[in-house]
Amino acid sequence: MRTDQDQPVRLADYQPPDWLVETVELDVSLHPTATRVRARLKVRPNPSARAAAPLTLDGDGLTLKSIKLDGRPLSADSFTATPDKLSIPQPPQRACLLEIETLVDPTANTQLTGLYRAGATYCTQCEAEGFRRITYFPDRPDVMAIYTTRIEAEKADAPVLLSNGNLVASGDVAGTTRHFAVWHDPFPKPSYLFALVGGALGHVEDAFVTMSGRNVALRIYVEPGKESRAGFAMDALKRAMRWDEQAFGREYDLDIFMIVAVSAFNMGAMENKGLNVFNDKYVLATPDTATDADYASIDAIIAHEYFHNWTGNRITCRDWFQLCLKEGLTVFRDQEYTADQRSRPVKRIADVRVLRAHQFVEDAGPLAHPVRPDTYREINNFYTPTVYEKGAEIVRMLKTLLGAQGFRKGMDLYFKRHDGHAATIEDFVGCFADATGIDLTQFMRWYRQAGTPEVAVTMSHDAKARTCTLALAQMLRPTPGQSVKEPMVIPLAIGLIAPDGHDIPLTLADGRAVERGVLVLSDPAETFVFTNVGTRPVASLNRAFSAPVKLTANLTPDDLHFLAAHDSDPFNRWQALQTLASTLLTDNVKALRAGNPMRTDGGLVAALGTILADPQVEPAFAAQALAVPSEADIARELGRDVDPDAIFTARVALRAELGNALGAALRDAYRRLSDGGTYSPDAASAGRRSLKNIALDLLAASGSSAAIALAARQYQSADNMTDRLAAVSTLSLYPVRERQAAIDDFYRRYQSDPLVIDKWFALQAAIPEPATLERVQELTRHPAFSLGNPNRVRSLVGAFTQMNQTQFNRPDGAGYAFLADTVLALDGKNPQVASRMMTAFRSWRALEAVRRARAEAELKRVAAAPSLSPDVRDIVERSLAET
Ligand code: 0A1
Ligand code: ZN
Repeated sequence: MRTDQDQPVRLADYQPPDWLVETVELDVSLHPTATRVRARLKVRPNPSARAAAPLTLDGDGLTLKSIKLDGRPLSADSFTATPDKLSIPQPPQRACLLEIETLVDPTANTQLTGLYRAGATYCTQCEAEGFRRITYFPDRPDVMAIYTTRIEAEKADAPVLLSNGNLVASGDVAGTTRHFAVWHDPFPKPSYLFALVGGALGHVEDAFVTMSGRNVALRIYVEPGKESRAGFAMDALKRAMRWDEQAFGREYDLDIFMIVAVSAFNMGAMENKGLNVFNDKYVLATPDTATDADYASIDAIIAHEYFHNWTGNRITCRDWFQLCLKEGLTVFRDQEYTADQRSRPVKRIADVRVLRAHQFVEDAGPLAHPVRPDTYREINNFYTPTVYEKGAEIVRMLKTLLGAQGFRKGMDLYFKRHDGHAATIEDFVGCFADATGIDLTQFMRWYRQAGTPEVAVTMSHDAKARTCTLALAQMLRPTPGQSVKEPMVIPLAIGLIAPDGHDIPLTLADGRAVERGVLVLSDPAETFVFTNVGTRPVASLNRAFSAPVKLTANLTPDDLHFLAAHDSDPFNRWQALQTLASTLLTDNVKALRAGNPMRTDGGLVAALGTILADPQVEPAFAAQALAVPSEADIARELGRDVDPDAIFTARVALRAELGNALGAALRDAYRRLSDGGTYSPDAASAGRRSLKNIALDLLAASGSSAAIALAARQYQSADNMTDRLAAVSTLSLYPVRERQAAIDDFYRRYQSDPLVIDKWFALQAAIPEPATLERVQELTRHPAFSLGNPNRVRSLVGAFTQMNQTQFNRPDGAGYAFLADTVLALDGKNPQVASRMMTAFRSWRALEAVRRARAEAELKRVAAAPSLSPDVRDIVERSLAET
């Protein structure tokens, strides 16, 4: 473990590396507990750095076996080596060859970074700073080198040996039971993109012909016997490769592209050059084991990692502060890919739901940070919704501001100018400014300033003057370390809708048209006057969620109903309904807190009924409309004095009302959509299933015993996991006999299938009842539970703390204590997953006083623990810091 964690790293302190590495030759001899790593590094002083600098290499828990410089062993007094650092104070100031031998124990590696074992498979995870757990190295992304990797292992244990690049040699090691493979990657890359895999793996194979006619072999490696589950992932890969050629002109560059699915992985997947390593959850799928949502995630993540080949690998980050350079841009690219593959409006709605649920919440609490942070203690804690999702929103805004053509020009310039280099955000934005001539200086604030901007809009209409005026004002609240904020550049896509439902041409007072319907707000307050507007229109604001802001406007309930029915922008039709529902729910929570009766909203119910009955509306959209704001959404809207029990009660009441009032239409939709055809994961079929299952869920919410019987029947007769899991999830919400029967049956059916058993754990952890905490605690002792498997931890502990608002936030604090205990137990094994679990406390200050005090006490208990990883310490200290 590193020891310099008390010293934060600062962007302002960036210095180019003193030494560069030209080539790396690795020779890795795999062994369960004593893997020998020989590294031959051709190093040379960096001409653009300090003169006569020492040669310092990073390490993390390493044991040095031998070291040579230019072929000669180094004398003991000419270097120092600790587990965390190798230093040669006075190296020759010229190119030289450094040979280092280290020994690592992959079986003892429970952190799952560096070289570790997932089951029996050897694999690596080097982002962000894992390579230094394999060998001493200047482990920073601006040191780009060419790698050749020889791997050796027992043939019987690891018949498959893989690394980055192309295979150049393989064979038996004469006179032994071992064999070897040599891989060469001709593209210079940072150490975090290095990967190596060894094991007994099966694979599926396909091929792709690139736009210039090159043939690329495609392979997906899985546990033997699971090959038939990799077909959808392979199909996704080919679609992603084609899309990147068509949408961005980007072609794949090696002769082979490999994906390896492993059962133990800290994150979703990793974009190692030519050798992506995946959490098997995002590769393996059959209709009987994966839901529609799983298929959609596989599609998106396969694409995301593939797209990194250009945005991340060929052009990488100069330093870890620039993480959003690769992540925000690549998320934007995978969102666009999915939008083109599926329904664009439904995808946008889903993405905005995620953004608000995670990023807005992060931005409103103690863990808020800029998309490009300027300081960090532990980089692993910055793989956040802000860096990823808000980072993607910034790229989307660039496209909105510059138009599709200007955006493409900027991207083309970026690829041309920075290919093969480690770049910065300034480099990236500079390409758009240079390609279009547009000044983006103020726009850069999106990278620097944390927090979600709030935009207030007041519309007025002057019938006599035939003008319509939009007065806009923006505000950005203080966030940790940033008390004073400057105005942002906010691109607001808008429309003015006439009473007949048509968009009015947007003509400004000076006769100019509003380009692409986008108003650009860059001052604290601005007023836009539109001419030739005879009757009062309804304003449709922030269409397609063009800017990641919180918007308020003087829209009446009637206006919102009008938008829900008539807006040509489907996102805002959905938003209007969400705004109505959210207003109702927050009002009712406040009423409950004050001991007053709740109100109902007949207009909202009627609007939802209209959507449900309209055959023109795509089912996936209707499902999004009927999915009322989540408990976490309501908590976020309230912002303070959050009482999860009141939120739960208000939400249950609305769902019951919808189930009752729309009963006939819901039953009708359920029947209509139960088409019984063979399962296909395509977006249209998935949309029909999601509407059918939400209909079932709302019918059950109305208290109908017929709906419970229907759910039990659907559970039994389902021919796919989407319908089966939806049925048991609906049953799980009610204390009915059918519930436990289905939960027990689910275990029996799927006990040999770890990814499905993850769902079984999550399902039970999410039951909103007082008995759940005890059930979760019991499940931690279930033979299938293990703190060693991140998917298991996320499915039980993650589901409980993130999906079960009432029980995690029990007023007696027992939910918080459980999380604290779990984090303390996990931290010694896997600090990355432990610190991620800890972020469930990120909104603790917004809770009502009793819960807030309990959460604070548990946070302080963790903070006081004798030995904490830098990862958990960082999260706990920032969570507790006074703002
Ligand atoms: N770069 C990967 C995410 C990732 C980040 C860190 C990891 O280990 C600490 C692993 C994966 C992506 O964006 O998909
Ligand atoms: Zn990524």
